[in-house]
Amino acid sequence: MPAALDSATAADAATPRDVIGAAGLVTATFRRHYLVRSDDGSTISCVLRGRTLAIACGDRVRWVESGPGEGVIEAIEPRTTLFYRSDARREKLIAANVTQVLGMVAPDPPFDDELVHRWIVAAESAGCRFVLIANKRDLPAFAAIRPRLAQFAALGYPVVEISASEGAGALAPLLVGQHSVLIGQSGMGKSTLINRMLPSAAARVGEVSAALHTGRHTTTETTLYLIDASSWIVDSPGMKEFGLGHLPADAIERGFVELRPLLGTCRFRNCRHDSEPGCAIREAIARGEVKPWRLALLRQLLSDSGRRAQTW
Ligand SMILES: Nc1nc2c(ncn2[C@@H]2O[C@H](COP(=O)(O)OP(=O)(O)OP(=O)(O)O)[C@@H](O)[C@H]2O)c(=O)[nH]1
Ligand SMILES: [Mg+2]
Ligand SMILES: [Zn+2]
Repeated sequence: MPAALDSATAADAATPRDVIGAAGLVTATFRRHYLVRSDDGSTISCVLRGRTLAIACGDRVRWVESGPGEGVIEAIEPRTTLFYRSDARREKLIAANVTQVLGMVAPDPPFDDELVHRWIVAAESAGCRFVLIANKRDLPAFAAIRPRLAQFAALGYPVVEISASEGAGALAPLLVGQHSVLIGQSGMGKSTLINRMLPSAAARVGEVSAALHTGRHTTTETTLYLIDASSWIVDSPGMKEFGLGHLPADAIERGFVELRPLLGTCRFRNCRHDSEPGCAIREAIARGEVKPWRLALLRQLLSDSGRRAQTW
């Protein structure tokens, strides 16, 4: 038997014996403390073995018991997706194994369109579906944001109007069978939605605070809520900024869905889509097929991410 094949076989055979502890789902993270919902249904307060692993809500982990209701996380199982953002200093994990990103906006407090575009780029690059939730439909000011919502619908993203204080409404069917993460600026109504949708969530707030010894409300921490056996939703703290510094320029470009067929077709491989001859994006704009503001936004996101200088 060839050596390479031999060692592959040995590695495969070793895998089951190497698996340590019980399997569980990370439902809350706070500094170096984690809540893990074990597959047997119990909730364990865990710490991490070593300091090298970065763990997010939605991660499937292996843990071993260290005391009554307490455990140590030994390993993270492979992720299907990882949704994160960057700030000036580092990358921040938001949630793992997410299938869809739910961005929430509302007429009050005012929302920032560019922020929504950043969420879309991050969701696209993580391989997650993006849905825009327009909350506080009950407010008279809601009508004024409809034209702004329409620009996201025109790109092909579902826009769901709700009144979270009355429940999930039209959003409910979109959550079935999905692993969702709810993001948005502070005060948009993310936690209100969770609390109305899942009556047990309010009780859960107390449980999280007690278990993590924080005494704080969960809106300062990212928390996962089970909806049913195959669906969960993660509530995250309000975020004013959403850095894309973790993404290379081509990933940011691919986050612009209508530009995808044009990417790589400019005459110059390193085209800045500025004044170069044979720019496919500018030609598409001239034909009226791409809106000029989309190119302006792309250039803005690329330059903000500091990738332009490195890549171009
Ligand atoms: N009129 C109206 N108010 C709402 C609705 N949903 C939420 N609110 C109000 O909006 C405010 C903020 O709601 P939260 O659910 O705390 O907002 P959040 O997005 O979780 O905020 P952070 O946790 O800070 O990120 C609260 O006063 C809610 O009562 C709604 O559908 N209609
Ligand atoms: Mg909240
Ligand atoms: Zn170009």
